[in-house]
Amino acid sequence: MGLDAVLVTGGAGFIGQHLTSRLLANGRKVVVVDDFSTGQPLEEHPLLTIIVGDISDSSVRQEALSQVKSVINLAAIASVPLCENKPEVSSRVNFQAAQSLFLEASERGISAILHASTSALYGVPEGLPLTESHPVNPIGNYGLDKQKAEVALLSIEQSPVCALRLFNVFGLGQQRGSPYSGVLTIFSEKIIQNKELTIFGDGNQSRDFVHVTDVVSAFVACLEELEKNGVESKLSGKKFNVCSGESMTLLDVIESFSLYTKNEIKVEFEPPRDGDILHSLGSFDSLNKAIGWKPSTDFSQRLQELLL
Ligand code: UD2
Repeated sequence: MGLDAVLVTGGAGFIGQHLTSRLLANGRKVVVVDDFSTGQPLEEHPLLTIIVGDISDSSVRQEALSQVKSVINLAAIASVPLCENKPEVSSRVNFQAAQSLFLEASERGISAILHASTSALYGVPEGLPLTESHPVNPIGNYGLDKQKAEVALLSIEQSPVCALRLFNVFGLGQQRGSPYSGVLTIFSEKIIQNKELTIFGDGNQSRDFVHVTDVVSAFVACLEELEKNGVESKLSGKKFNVCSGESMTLLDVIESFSLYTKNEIKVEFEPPRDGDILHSLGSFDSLNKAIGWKPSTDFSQRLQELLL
């Protein structure tokens, strides 16, 4: 593995698989670290090295970092309920391991360190759309640990670093049959199986759904920019929203799905989930101004794809 390789932690996860495939298709060498606790097996590729392990393990981090030029940290306990039930696991993976990885990467003079942060940092919005200057006020362990990881990353001055705050990411490849998957994956799977959808609340809650291919494009563009311009890059030391800039209610989503299925969509209503926020909508102006990134995908076409 030459030193132009990229480390993708969590490379077997939903976003990680898409990102790894894109990097390989671009001719980049990739080192994936994943404990495969939720990730799927990866196809072999001549440019791909897989290290099976947990990023909390310092020997795993050292083995991976010694082989790469740059780092993208996607490894996380992505499930909000799991982080609530197991705060020590959330803290160990989502904060401590991430912080150690960033510091060790920086000590090694790694060329770019990127990190998957989250819109969960904003908590209950004070106004929409959310920009990066909106106060940070996370609810629950997941958001708090993700906030600490982002602070740890952005306080590193001697290396090119950047955090991408992902909104509600969707697309093919998210784990099916898992209660921890995003609402679009859960709904599409139930529609295919002709099962009743459960709406927590009245269905008027809205989200900013961003397609995984757009998220991948954002990571790749930011990686290339940081590798090219280093700490002088306009991205370095900053955080950016990665979102669609549009919001849909769950009822809108169900109406769109109904255009693409012959199955009758049955719905039951249950009380809202604890800690659920009502509305979320991001602005991607900052990343657009910095490097010209914008989401490119047609939402209804992407919804249709989930039903195939
Ligand atoms: C997303 C992220 C979470 C965190 C959070 C930040 C996912 C899977 N989760 O949580 O990691 O970053 O944003 O705010 O992307 N719902 C139903 N029925 C279902 C499933 C969900 O009504 O069967 C509702 C749910 O109560 C919520 C909305 O759909 O109001 C979206 O739920 P979600 O789990 O897809 O995502 P969210 O925004 O809670």
